[in-house]
Amino acid sequence: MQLTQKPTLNRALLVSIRTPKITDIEAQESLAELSRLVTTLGFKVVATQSQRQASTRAISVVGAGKMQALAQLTGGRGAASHDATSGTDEQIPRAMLNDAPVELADVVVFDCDLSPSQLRNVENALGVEVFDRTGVIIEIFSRHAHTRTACLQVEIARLNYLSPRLRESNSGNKERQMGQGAGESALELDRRRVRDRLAELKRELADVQEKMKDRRSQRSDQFCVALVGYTNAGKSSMMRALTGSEVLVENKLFATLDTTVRALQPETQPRILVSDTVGFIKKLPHDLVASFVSTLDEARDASLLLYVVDASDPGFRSQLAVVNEVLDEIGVEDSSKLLLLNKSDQLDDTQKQALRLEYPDAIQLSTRNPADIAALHERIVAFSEHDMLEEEILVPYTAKGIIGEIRSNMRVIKEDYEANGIRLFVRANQLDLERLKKRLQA
Ligand SMILES: Nc1nc2c(ncn2[C@@H]2O[C@H](COP(=O)(O)OP(=O)(O)OP(=O)(O)O)[C@@H](O)[C@H]2O)c(=O)[nH]1
Ligand SMILES: [Mg+2]
Repeated sequence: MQLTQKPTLNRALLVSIRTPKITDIEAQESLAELSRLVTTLGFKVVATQSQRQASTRAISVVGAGKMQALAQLTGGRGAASHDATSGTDEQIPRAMLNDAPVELADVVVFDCDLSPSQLRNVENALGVEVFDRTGVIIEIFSRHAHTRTACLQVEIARLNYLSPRLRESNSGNKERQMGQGAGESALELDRRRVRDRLAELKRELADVQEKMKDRRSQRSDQFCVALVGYTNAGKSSMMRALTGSEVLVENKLFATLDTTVRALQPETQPRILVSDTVGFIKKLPHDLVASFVSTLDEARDASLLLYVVDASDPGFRSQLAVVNEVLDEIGVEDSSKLLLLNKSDQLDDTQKQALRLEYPDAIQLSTRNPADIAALHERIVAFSEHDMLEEEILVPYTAKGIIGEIRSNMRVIKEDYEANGIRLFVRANQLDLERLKKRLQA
């Protein structure tokens, strides 16, 4: 499997292994999601196969009979089609192959993770390219990463994924052998290169992250709201609606890989910042979680987390559970949360009523409904002012320069021009008020 190569192949056969650990419904949902992931890569799903197995660890993943079936669907280019087999379990019905306009698949995608040797065994048996779920996700991340940080994080995850697979590789072409040191095998050279590159990438990432941290600490006094949630839930659409920014919205999985921060619009006093974050997915590869923890620092530092859920997706409850799990893992459980049941335009009245009972504290809304967005704006502002104090401050005319600063950090409710200065009634957080008073005393 070559992840870097842009596939010219695009007819995919999906394979689901049903183990006793998961229910049939979970397997079905997972397969539907894999189909969307594969479509995001530009593949066309031409067939789907499943097999019950005790685990996903069998040396060739599927049984001999099923492998024959997969070989039929992929044109029989590998060793499996030449095997005389007695296995007959779940053969493809003849009608499907002869009568129906079945397109042969030229790539096979498993809805589970495969070990390097499993991957090689299946590729040999079928003679076509084979992906596992992690490989697909990493490929999508590689294609969607744009900023320096995202590219570095994805490249680290990709090399971590590929390096154990290098161990299995037994080829060493001439070009590679020419560059190697004395006594070093092609495989050792590959491993050394990967190690060196990883170290270099990690150093570079640490530098970029340090700069991002500085930027975040400059914003630390401001009220920050982070949009978090499952991929395709509508976070970026919400970001656009709340901030009027042009962030990317796409009906694709993992359209957003970078955190963007913008001011809430119409702008408030003080300003409220909103950030869009990378989406989550079930069975997210651990390396990728680790890589994206820093991208989610915005979420960790946020004063309020908006959990965006696609309420029109029947599987949204388990998606929400995954979001909670990952956020707990990275330690954001202490922030205040507000659940947004998005895409309510896709729900009928009965469904809306049932959701109101199930999630009494959640907000049902659609990013496409301006009235919903205005109401959410109000809720965010009210929340940001919740812990604020109201104070009366006299700013002498000699310190008039401070007024601009007050306006950007505090909400001015009333101002009176008096003989000895401007009397302001403000709402602000305690820290800002104390700072201001000190400055006025100085
Ligand atoms: N019907 C409907 N569709 C919506 C709504 N909000 C967003 N969408 C659609 O949902 C899809 C995904 O939207 P995004 O905003 O890109 O989702 P995201 O959560 O940022 O996704 P990732 O960046 O991939 O994690 C797009 O096709 C949007 O047009 C809504 O309220 N109603
Ligand atoms: Mg997005």
